Amino acid sequence: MLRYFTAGESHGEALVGFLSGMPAGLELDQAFIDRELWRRQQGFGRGGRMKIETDRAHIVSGVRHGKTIGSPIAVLLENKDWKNWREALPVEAGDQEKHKRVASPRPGHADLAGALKYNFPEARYVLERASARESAARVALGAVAKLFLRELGIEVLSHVIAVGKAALGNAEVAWEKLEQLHSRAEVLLNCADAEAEQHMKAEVDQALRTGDSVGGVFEVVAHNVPPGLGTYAQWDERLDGMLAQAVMSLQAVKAVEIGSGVEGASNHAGGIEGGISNGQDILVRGYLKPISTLRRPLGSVDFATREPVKAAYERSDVCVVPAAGVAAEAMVALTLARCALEKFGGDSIAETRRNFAGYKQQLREF
Ligand code: EPS
Repeated sequence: MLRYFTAGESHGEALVGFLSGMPAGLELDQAFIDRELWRRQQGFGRGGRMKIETDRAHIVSGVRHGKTIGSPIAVLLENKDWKNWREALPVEAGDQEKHKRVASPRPGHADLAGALKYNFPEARYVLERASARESAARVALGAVAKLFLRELGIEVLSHVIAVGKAALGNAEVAWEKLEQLHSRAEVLLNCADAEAEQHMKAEVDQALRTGDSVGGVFEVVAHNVPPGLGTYAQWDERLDGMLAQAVMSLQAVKAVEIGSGVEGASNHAGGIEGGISNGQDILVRGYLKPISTLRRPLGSVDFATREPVKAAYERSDVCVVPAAGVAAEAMVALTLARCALEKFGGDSIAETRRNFAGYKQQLREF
């Protein structure tokens, strides 16, 4: 079974991703993985951190001579910002004076619930792991999953359909258009419609001006998925349920929609019927709340004194909808890769391909 984990604090030394269960013999294109990481760093409304980091996948294990060897894959992403945090967030006891406390929880963030749960007197360690920086590790693993899916002809991309009040409307975007978006050397808001994208930009501009933040909606499209992934036979094996969990687990996502859950588009089922892929494009939308870290903070309470104060502010992003879309692509790719491996199996990519060809023959003869 394909399994994956991540580790790492936002301002720690590195993020680490583990992926086990990938067949042997899959060629890993380093430039592709790094481009996926670059895509996650883009978008109008990102904060200062993205100027510090240039995410690169350092593959530590599971790959030799450019190909997977069936062993667990470990990927390390260095945090360049770590050099500025060595003393504030040391692994060893360090000097308490240099500690950077997060003194008052941000409403909507994990700060308070996390501090209560882990019995921390303030929210530093909560912020460090709840941060969306963690999604970079998922994107690195998702890139490997995407390379695997390519072997089966499956591609996964995303685009932005709303930022704040600015929305693309309900028109379905052609796959070719998404490919064009994906090939751009500059990313504004990753919207397929130039005019709508300008309106989205205006929403971000306003949030920047007023010390606010803005949420929105992305859509992930999985193209050329064969019918038959997932099953209605058991509740936890339904593809829609698995995708919902995968995308909902991304930071700031508050709702997930499969297909045209509301109205308008022609692919109403979103490529899934009865918990099984039906051969159409799979459409998964994620709805993001505005980021909880605000330059003009909401009211809060000081952890230590219990006095009313403003919520803590720490350098952050103002809009992350395009980046969240890229992270969601990774989660969709990992979910589809897991389902494809469950269905087609294979300890080597040649075996997987052979089994897949046999299944395609069965579909042709149906
Ligand atoms: C980051 C996402 C945001 C950024 C973070 C990098 O994290 P959070 O979810 O905690 O707001 O703010 O950068 C920082 C924590 C920082 O020091 O600027 C990401 O997606 O990489």
